[in-house]
Amino acid sequence: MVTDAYGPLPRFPDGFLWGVSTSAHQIEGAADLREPSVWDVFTAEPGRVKDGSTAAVACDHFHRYPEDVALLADLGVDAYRFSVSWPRVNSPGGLDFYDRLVDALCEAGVQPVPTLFHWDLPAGLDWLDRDTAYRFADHVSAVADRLGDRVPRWITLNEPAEHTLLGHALGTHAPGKALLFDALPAAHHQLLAHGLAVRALRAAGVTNIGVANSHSPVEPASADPADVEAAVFYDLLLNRLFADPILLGQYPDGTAALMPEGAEDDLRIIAEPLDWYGINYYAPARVGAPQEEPTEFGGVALPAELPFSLREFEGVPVTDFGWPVVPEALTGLLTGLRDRYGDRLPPLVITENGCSYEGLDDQDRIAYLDGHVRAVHAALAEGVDVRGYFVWSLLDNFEWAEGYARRFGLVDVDFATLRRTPKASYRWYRELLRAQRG
Ligand code: GBH
Repeated sequence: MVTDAYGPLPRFPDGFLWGVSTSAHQIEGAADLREPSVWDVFTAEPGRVKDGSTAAVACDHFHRYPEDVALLADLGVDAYRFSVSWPRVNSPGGLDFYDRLVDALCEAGVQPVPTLFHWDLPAGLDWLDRDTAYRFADHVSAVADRLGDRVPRWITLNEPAEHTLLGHALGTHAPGKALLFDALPAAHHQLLAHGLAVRALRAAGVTNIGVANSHSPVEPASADPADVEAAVFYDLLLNRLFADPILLGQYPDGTAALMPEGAEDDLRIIAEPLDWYGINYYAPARVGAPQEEPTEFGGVALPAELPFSLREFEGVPVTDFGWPVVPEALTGLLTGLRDRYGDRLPPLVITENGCSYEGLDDQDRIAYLDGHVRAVHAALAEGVDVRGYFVWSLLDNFEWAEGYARRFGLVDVDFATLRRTPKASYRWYRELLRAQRG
């Protein structure tokens, strides 16, 4: 019904992997059946989550996963990206849940793609401690030993950049630390955890290993050298600081000095070869020199002492979250990564892309997704090796510090009754998948 509103989509290569993504803390609920995570602790502090809500029940996916797997099967995706909650794995029966989920997915013909860490660190652990990286490797081994026979594709970490920035530098996400540049050891230890996880997965005999890094292409607010310099620095901090160590085995210009002592000795581990590289893309950034008026990152006020400021894009639509909608920036991001990393860049997968809008007849979401799917195709046409695309998210869910106010789902969740209702975008995506296969 809606697929042709923007004209037929170009054909993607055979075997291109179409999927949707979620994460454990945002959908599972059943918090009483697992150890607490740093997010449970953070949420309990007054004023941390906007509407005062918690993820204790969330979408109750833990109990309702059969219904959610049926929604995936009906949608017709090839793959489902979810995350494995480390505190749940630490709790009695926790791995049994993922075992059941993986079986249900396999039975429904949907490939399970687990992420081994999506921000819900066990309470009591801290990414500022180097030891957390080694503990993570043990967690990864336990999961791989249990699920490795049925899981065809693995993701180590979700967005260490956002987890460092929001959780440790600005403090608007758990664990709520506002350390600014002193947060960087948390970045290094996550990168080390990533590398150790790759080794642990290989030791468990599994293949097809990637990471989900967030990327925002950065444009300077003007040609003024002060704006350009600020933009280059922002790009270094949000994009290159997390991609260069993994893909090139080095920290970008001068940043190694901000890392814990001996960090460079870990780069061989961090740069363990990957089978593919995952990209979470939402919006580009427009960056300028610091300015008087406070600026915002994803709705969060930035401290004045940072050496950059974020500016608005003019003349582009924004989502309900206020994020600019610039699909062609995704093409530029993909060709830019290819140009920068060359043959060090493994095949790419878009592991998240989506937007928050209200309503069941979500034509704005359809327009966003349609534009971004075309942007991926444009990158393919320019020779970039992209192998898959995952929509964030299957379900409306607990959107971190925003609580339930932001809706990213293809499927609406009524949080009073937990009833699921597919939106227009769900039907649009189903049609897209049918057309690609037909
Ligand atoms: C992802 O984070 C997370 O992996 C996922 O758990 C989460 O639910 C999802 O996104 C939606 O938030 O104001 O224009 O500068 C991505 C988070 C996206 C946050 C880009 C900052 C900046 C937009 N980032 N955003 S802008």
